[in-house]
Amino acid sequence: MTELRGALIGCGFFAVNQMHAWQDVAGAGIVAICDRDPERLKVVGDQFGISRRYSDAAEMFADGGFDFVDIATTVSSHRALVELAARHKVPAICQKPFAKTLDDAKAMVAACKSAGVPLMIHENFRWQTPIQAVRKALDAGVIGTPFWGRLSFRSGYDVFSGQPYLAEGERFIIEDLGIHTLDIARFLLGDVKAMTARTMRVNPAIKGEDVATMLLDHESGVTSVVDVSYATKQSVEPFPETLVEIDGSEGSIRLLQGYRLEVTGRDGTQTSDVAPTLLPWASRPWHNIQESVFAIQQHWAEQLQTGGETSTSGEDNLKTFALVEAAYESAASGSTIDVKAMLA
Ligand code: NAD
Ligand code: 89V
Repeated sequence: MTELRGALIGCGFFAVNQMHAWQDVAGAGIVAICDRDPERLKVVGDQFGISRRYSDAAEMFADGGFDFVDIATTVSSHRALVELAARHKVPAICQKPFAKTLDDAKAMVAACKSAGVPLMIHENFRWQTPIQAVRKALDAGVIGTPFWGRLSFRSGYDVFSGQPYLAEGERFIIEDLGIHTLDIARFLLGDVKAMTARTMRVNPAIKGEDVATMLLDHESGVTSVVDVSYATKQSVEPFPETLVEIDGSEGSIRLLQGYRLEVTGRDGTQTSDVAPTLLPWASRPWHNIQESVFAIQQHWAEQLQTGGETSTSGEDNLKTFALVEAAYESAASGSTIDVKAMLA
């Protein structure tokens, strides 16, 4: 396998995880980095021994010499950077949230399609070991046909110290965190046709909503509840675990706090430990997310080498991003939103 050469744009808080993961990925590595903040460029360049450093993405693309770009900036720059990559015919990974609006996200997919380059959204939560274990349990068929689900992320963790911009936006939990939980709902229970949502802001120190409860009508007929909160204080803080409950015609699945999986079928209940691996560069409690960063980036390298479609391609992630837009629309209007119409 030839080694794919990548360039990374955005050397901030989360990019450090991506850089660590690229060092572990077989078949790909980072050869150039870009950040408009000289301090971040130096910190990440020195830490990972990258000498090709740019403050301007356009200059980096003009110089070339890489096979893909990994865009790890915050959302406002995503569309311009993905379109820049498409103009240079460079395959692109783009961090979530996909874009500022669904129209922007559709334009980004169209730009990459007409340039003939793959686009993957760095939607890593479905790559977490416990979530993959739930997917495997569903595929094994032990619980029969699913008819109901709950995907829950309730926490009191201080995300604002690492990511201060999260306190400042008009939108918060659905756009930043719920987007992952909604993607897990699609990954486990299939695409969604309608969305009803209610939101709340409990923490007076932030601008956006920090609690959301969403009711999803899946195309398969399954009903699910996606509930997320950063205002929930509990005896044992579960951050960043997503808890899952799925009921089926023959049994049920429960992904419980502490990474415990219970699968109940006709022959009784099997309990297993589905804790993520603590990678050498990772730290608790982030190790679940950090391991999934490695997994999605390994997946990208393999799909780029073989020409396969990624699990969270731009096309696929439009359907997750539409749920985010639909949730805000539903919370604002009080009505149920036709998600299929948004994607038409
Ligand atoms: P951050 O603000 O710490 O870092 C962003 C960096 O990008 C900054 O250093 C900034 O100077 C740089 N930047 C912005 N626009 C640029 C441009 N046009 N050209 C060059 N550099 C530019 O943000 P963060 O917390 O690292 O978040 C980055 C992205 O990662 C966000 O979209 C966030 O939602 C996402 N994120 C994902 C996960 C996950 O698990 N998937 C976790 C945390 C953050
Ligand atoms: O995944 C994210 O985007 C992060 C966090 C898990 C902290 O919400 O912002």
